[in-house]
Amino acid sequence: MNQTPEANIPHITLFGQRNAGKSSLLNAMLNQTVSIVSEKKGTTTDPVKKRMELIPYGPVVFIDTAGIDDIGTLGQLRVDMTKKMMQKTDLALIIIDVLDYDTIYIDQLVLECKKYHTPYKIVFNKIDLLNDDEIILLKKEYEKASFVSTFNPHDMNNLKEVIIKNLKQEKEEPIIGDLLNYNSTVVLVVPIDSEAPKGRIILPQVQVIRDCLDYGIKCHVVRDTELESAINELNKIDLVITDSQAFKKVNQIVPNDIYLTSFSILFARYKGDIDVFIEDVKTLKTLTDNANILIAESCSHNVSHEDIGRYKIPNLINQKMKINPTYHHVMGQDFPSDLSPYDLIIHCGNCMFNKKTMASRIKIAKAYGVPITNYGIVLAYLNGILERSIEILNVII
Ligand SMILES: Nc1nc2c(ncn2[C@@H]2O[C@H](COP(=O)(O)OP(=O)(O)OP(=O)(O)O)[C@@H](O)[C@H]2O)c(=O)[nH]1
Ligand SMILES: [Mg+2]
Repeated sequence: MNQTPEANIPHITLFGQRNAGKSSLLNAMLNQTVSIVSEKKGTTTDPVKKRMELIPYGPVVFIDTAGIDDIGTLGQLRVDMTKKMMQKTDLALIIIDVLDYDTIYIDQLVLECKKYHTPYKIVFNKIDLLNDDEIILLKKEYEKASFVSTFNPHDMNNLKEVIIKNLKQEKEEPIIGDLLNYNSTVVLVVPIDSEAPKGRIILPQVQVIRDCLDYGIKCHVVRDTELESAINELNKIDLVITDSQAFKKVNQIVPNDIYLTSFSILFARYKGDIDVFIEDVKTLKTLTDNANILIAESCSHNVSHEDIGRYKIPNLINQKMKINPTYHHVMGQDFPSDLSPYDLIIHCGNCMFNKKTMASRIKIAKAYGVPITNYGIVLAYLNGILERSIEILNVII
């Protein structure tokens, strides 16, 4: 893997009315044609994503969207998709055509930003169409906004600087680097079963290995089948991290004086809100046959009989809790905006989406009063080893 995973870099989204010049701005900032531009309203229909090295900040992802004022049945679907992008947006650019705008839409977008605590910047575009006096007047009215013309490279450079200033300089948080001392030893358990992708290991495992290297933690990677012999060979092990699916088996192998956790529990802390997840998993105790459980997965993949979200978790819930609830499955962007039909949401580890997406989804769930937890926590809970697996995190259940 040569690039920082997309899920770990800031997402900057261009929102605005149709024809405001969103796509033109994106192309101008990138110096290439990424998004189609035309004088016709509604040119961009689906979100267009493009990664860029924003010097001196680093890599970012830009997302161009369809106009927020689109009309008709199809238009409404496009608006819904545009609004979905807000969930993953770290910085919103609200693009306004200086000559043709409706404050209703600006207010609506600002409200959406506030809903998800998304920082935003208002950008008036096409100032080449105004005279100096008109520009001065507009600047007075919108003191904090930016004023640009897509056709002016100087404006584009300034806008990039404004973007960099408005991006939160997030401190890269460790995955385990803050839990273990320098020179500690961890063993990673990576089962190579039919679910394991061919010829590679999955992103959370790669990221944990990198985190170990960053923090001077020695890390051994083994399959579940060689774990016992690895434990016997190694003098001192501080922590074993396993794939959640092998949790039960690994729990029996790892002696009690060695900490044990899973990749998904570490990611629940790194990418989600582990306190919420641990609290809300207890909802499982209160559910009946009438319950509706939403299982949400961020990456799209084909489903096999071993699939954790489709089969393993539902089967385990039915078996351990002795209930037969209804399961609903969504993938990728298709997280519902109305969560009222659900009694519990079980989310995947979210390695493919950024932190903001998970934070937004937790916010929506809380707004609907629907408990939300994740795969790793559910598996640990149902296998009776949640307590053990979070000992290392110093979280109190
Ligand atoms: N004069 C002037 N025209 C511009 C500027 N930026 C964009 N335009 C024009 O505005 C029109 C719309 O531009 P687009 O980039 O397609 O606008 P959009 O917001 O992506 O529109 P949709 O995809 O329909 O939502 C095109 O004819 C552009 O050439 C600018 O700074 N000045
Ligand atoms: Mg466009």
